[in-house]
Amino acid sequence: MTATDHRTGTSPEELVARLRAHARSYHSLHPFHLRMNQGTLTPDQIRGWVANRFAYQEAIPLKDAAILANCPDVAVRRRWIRRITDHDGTAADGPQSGGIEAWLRLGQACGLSREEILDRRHVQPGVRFAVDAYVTFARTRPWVEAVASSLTELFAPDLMAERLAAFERYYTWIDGDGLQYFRNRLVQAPRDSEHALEVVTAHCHTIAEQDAAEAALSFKCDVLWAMMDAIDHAYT
Ligand code: AHQ
Repeated sequence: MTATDHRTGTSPEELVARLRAHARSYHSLHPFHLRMNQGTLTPDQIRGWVANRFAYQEAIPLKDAAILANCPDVAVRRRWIRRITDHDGTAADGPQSGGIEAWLRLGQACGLSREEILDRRHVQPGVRFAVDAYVTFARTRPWVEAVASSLTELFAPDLMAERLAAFERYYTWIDGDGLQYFRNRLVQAPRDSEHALEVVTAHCHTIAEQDAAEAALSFKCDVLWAMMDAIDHAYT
């Protein structure tokens, strides 16, 4: 494929199948997540994962704001903006609202203080670099490619359900209220990935466009995998 291969690509259905095939590279298959879902992680390993994943969670609104800034389509922006309030909450809903606050409550339920999560003292270099790469990707790549990179969420609901079951079964030292973040994602992720898939299939028709969308999703799988490698290295 040349960078400007304008020949018509595959059908939308075939493109979706190509994108869904990246499930085999999703971080649900990372050894650290496999051990998490088997119930064998120690409290320190769980706390390390929660504290490091916070760096990713607090970057999501910046990533989505970058996509909004580059997106000329009002109809897309009207729906995409919800991702920001899902994470930041709203002034109307109060200071405890939003996914970032819910993640902080997960951390407190695991025995971390808000302060040690917010000051990022536990965040590993590899996690910080992967998160920065994701935000930079959204800021600098064509907005449809940045939308495509969010399609790892196609694979998230199964992982959220498996993770919730594992936490409720094996990590009973964590108060169940702290797991609300994952319950919320069970609803938000399918809604988000459905929209992202609509955008990508509506905008990616040439071979070059479809290859770029697939490359964006592959990049994002590497972002998530690199984060897990850094966490696994630090806490195992
Ligand atoms: O909690 C997650 C989240 O808010 C998002 C936003 C989305 C994106 O825009 O890239 N991806 C994502 C993900 C979240 N949780 C991850 C997990 O394993 O808990 C999964 C991750 C994703 O699949 O990209």
